[in-house]
Amino acid sequence: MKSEILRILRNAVDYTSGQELCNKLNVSRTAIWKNINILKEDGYEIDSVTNKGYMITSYPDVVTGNEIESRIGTKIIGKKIVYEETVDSTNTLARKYADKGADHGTVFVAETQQQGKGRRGRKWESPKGTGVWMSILLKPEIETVNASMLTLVAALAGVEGINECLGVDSKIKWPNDLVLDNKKICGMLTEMSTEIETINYVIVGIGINVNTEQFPEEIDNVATSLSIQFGKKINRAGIICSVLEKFEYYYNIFLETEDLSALMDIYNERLINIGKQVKLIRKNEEVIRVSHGINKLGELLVEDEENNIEEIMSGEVSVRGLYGYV
Ligand code: BTX
Repeated sequence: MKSEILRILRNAVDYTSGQELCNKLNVSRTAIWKNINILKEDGYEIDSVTNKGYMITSYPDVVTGNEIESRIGTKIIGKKIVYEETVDSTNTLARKYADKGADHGTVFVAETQQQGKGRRGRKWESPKGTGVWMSILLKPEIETVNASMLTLVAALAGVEGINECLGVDSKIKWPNDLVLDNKKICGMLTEMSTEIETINYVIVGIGINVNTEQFPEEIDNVATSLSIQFGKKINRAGIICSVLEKFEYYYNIFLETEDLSALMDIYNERLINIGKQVKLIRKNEEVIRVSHGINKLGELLVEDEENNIEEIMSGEVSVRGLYGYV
């Protein structure tokens, strides 16, 4: 009920009377009053005036289910939020819920991850209250081989969601890092549970550095946050909603063809290093190629000196700029 009260008060231009809330939610005045008090404890500043009602005057920077559910504009993705203050990893939490039958579209959010996961066993720094650490649970009815493209759908949603929300120009570093000012603001980790030919579920984990002020020394030269770039604190729930809304939109487009044919142009427009030389790092070799962006399967097309084009699958190689991470 708290998210419904929040939604009504958030969208109201004036005070909303207690009676109106009772009527809309079909509950007693006492129930409204109790929930208003809990919201105040959560950090919402709510002005209450006799004969006029309630009005929110200030919102805290929280990423709770109430906050997100009360403002999200999606149909399915993120309509149900599982929020925990501290987790080892939101991907792991999502997996636990998925194994117990949680619904498609449920999103798992935490204030901090004690063992945030990067790709290939790497670690993802997830300090408390500073970032978006979330995982989307999906149960797509698609061919197993096509599921890896979801990670590129998420990258597109991330870049579009962040850029639209803040008016910045962040870019994608193939396949799914997001960068701003040549440093990483966001990483994604997609994990799957499959059975022979079918997908049980896919978990898309998204980590966005929103208000991080300082990074550990070892990643300081490659990592940045939106607030460092933007010069002010940013509301995390706004970023979450914007990214999830974009995700739902692009996900539905992806499902129509089960490939990226309708999304690759916009993805390539956001791709950093397109048309430029990049360094490909395979197991024992480093080669320089020109990047031409992705094809409809999400593979990166690269050209060598003899004008041969090669398609690279994600996971096969790492791509770097000539002089560093980007
Ligand atoms: P990745 O393997 O591409 O990146 C991990 C590498 O990035 C680390 O080895 C380190 O060098 C650097 N790094 C670590 N933390 C950060 C950070 N906060 N910002 C920038 N660079 C960093 C990317 O893996 C995938 C990350 C996914 C994170 C999300 S958060 C929600 C979900 N739950 C979970 O455990 N992981 C995902």
